[in-house]
Amino acid sequence: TKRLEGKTVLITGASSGIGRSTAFEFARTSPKDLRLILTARRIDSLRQIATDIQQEVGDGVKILPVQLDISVPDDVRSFVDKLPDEFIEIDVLVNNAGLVKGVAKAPEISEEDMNIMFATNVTGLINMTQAVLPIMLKRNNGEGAGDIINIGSIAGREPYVGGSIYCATKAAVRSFTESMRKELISKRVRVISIDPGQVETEFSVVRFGGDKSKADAVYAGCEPLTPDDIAEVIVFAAGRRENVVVADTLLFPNHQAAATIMHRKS
Ligand code: NDP
Ligand code: 8X3
Repeated sequence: TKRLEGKTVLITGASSGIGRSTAFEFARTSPKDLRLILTARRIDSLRQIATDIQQEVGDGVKILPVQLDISVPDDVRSFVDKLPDEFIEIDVLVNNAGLVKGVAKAPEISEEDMNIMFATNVTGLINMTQAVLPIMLKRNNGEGAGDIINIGSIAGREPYVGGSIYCATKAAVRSFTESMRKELISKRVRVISIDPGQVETEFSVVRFGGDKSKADAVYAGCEPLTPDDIAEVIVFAAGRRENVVVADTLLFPNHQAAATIMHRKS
């Protein structure tokens, strides 16, 4: 779509899963004139993704891969300060970086896991938003313009057993998103919440500390969404005309009706 032409899009957690797919989807949708800033800790993966995107769509898409651990507040702030001029005018921020650790229940939750989840999913997302928003608010003579797309989860709407901390982080994202939409009402910044249900990515592999068989069991007998399914909706939301806000979207695969209600084929 022409509506994305000339835009600068920042995606956090672009080295895998939904973030990676979102980078491809933006590039495929607007291959003529687009700038993509891709961030994550795994810089080698980001560079490979940049090469693969460029190979597919050509050099109408300019890509800047940046190594960034979003859970380190000072690094998030200095990341924006260090952006080259060509990439500084961020139009779309996709706050996607996030993770879950374990399935422990209180009182067995490790403090380390709890801190990593909050520092990444909540504090990291808020710090990044606060670093980027001033750039958006300066545009249009201070009228503002831009999109903040926060990736929440069904887990933020419906807490489940063995997910208390992860669910709490995603509920925090949901509250932050909704407050911000109200706070920014006069600024023409679109605040967009996209909440996936079950999507097969590295998410469950990370949850189980690399144990692929435990991760696979999560999806046994199910047909989860693919990260491309979520990417399509993210890019759809960013590509609407300026007066349309795809404010709040919940996405399930066809076998899922709630966080833990799945129809499994035996
Ligand atoms: P993946 O594990 O495949 O991707 C997660 C991404 O987040 C990676 O690129 C990872 O990059 C990045 N990330 C994790 N920690 C950090 C950090 N400290 N600093 C920077 N980047 C970080 O999972 P998904 O694609 O599934 O997850 C993306 C988002 O979607 C998350 O917010 C997740 O909570 C949410 N979600 C996922 C669902 C699912 O079922 N898969 C459902 C609902 C929501 P790297 O390791 O290189 O730093
Ligand atoms: C990921 C979905 O329900 O597995 O956010 O936590 S869930």
